Amino acid sequence: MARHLITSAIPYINGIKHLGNLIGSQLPADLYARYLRGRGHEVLFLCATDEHGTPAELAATKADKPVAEYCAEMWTVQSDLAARFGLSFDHYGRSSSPQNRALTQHFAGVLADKGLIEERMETQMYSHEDGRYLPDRYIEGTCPNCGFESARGDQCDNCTKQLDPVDLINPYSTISGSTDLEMRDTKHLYLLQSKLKNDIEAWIDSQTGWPVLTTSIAKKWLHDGDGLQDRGITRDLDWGVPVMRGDAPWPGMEDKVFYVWFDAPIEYIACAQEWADATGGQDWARWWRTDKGADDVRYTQFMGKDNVPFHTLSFPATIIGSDEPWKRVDYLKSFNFLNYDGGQFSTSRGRGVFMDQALEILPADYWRWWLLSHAPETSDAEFTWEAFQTDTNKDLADVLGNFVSRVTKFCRSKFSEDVPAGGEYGDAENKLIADLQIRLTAYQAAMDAIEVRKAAAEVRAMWAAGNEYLQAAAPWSVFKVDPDQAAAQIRLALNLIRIYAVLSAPFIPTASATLLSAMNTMDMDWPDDMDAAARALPAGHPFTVPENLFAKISDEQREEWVEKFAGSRD
Ligand code: B3M
Ligand code: ZN
Repeated sequence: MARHLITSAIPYINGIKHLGNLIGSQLPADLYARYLRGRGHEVLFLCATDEHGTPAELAATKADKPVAEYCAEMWTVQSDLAARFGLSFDHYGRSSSPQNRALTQHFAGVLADKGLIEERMETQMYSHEDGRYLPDRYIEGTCPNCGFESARGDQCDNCTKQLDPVDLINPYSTISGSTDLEMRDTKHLYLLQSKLKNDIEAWIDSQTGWPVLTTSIAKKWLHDGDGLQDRGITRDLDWGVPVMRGDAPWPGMEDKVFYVWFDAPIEYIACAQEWADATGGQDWARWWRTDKGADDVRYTQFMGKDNVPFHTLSFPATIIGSDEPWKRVDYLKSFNFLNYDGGQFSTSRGRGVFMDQALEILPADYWRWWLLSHAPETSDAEFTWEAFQTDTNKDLADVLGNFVSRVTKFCRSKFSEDVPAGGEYGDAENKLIADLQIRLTAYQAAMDAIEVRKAAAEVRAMWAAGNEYLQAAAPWSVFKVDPDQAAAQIRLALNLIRIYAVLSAPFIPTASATLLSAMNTMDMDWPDDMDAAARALPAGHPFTVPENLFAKISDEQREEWVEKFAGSRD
């Protein structure tokens, strides 16, 4: 038994997440957490909302609410949706927590003590009408290179030229449209990452077995251009962690907050503290401090590929720079993007299916199964309604659901609602058990390596093996000539239902719970030994026929949903 710390990238607070966000971090992290718990490991699985920054402020303004109130409300919405999707976080925290505030200020103080923070003067666009400094992407104007009229402050989308807001001709605020803008001098704190480059690189080089997607992105940022850049870690905003040096005021920084990407990863640690405080008695330090036992912990992070630089360079810079004994990540699993029906999922344009909408039309397990079995691991993947209908109908209804329904209904009609006695397992049964044992090993190897699609394929293959066995054994025919043998066949099949419930639980936890309760058992023991597992429910053990486990998606439903989700949300 080992101890596993698992974190998912923490979703932004502004708005409900779409299915692309879900499969990019939280859902595969949940799969892994559930699998490890199923195998008897001790797991601490953490996630939180990422609450600071300009997008949160603007979303609150749009909703006509004070930002703190808006965040508190959206936290409840997101936390509720996470629960309804079966995301089994041990704690769902908030980056705006007092714990994260204190810890973020602590790190800044320590980094300053180590000589790794420097004050630098910058010029920033200030909007009089908006009463705020504008981040680059909230400034637009005419591109000096190609004349495109809505070039963004950081880049022209037409000619792709990298820009500075000062380059723009006739710049305006995208928030208010105002052109009353002024370049102002403003002082900010910089984390001197360039001084940490060698330490960070040595740490990355010492990692064996990280996915290429992860290391190649890290290497690119370490070496491309001028290499690892010092990074501004403060902003001129109202909403965020106030800039302080530990407990002490930071002269000249009174009206500033830390940059959202500085405090967000620190929330991984603060979230464990929130969990400890919420549970009263749990010890967060044994998960996060290597001087308090966290050396034994294996720490795995999940995220989309766009977040990799922040986790391989920026957050490690904070931790390594502090020179304190914090746990560092052992394995970093990153994902490509899931596209939606020939384009991208888009939160700002409301394109695609969002978590709340998904649950309005189907239970979570349908989504969990499809998304996980199509996880964008080796390349970007695409959601289409046709594929979703075809795959879930086949895997969940035709294969798993059909097996369960045939076996339980046949037993009820020919024997009773007890596991039938009589007969013995013969060659066909033993062959199935041996096949499943081999599949189980492959399933575990895929899960241990966090190869999500492969793990799904192994689960599907185990369901299919049961169906094929049943088809070949044909207990409905055997029953007429040798009821004892038919009883043995059905006894094995009923035991398979429990085995499926246990092995499929990381993917489809709700259906799995339904199966276990139909089999009238709480026995979630992992079927390490298939021979024994195939006999766990003895003759005479009562069961019930479960309600139709998975309804098929009809063509009418599919067409209706295609229509419904064709436009943008709102
Ligand atoms: N909130 C971006 C995202 O949700 C960001 C992740 C923070 S992880 C510390 O993709
Ligand atoms: Zn241009």
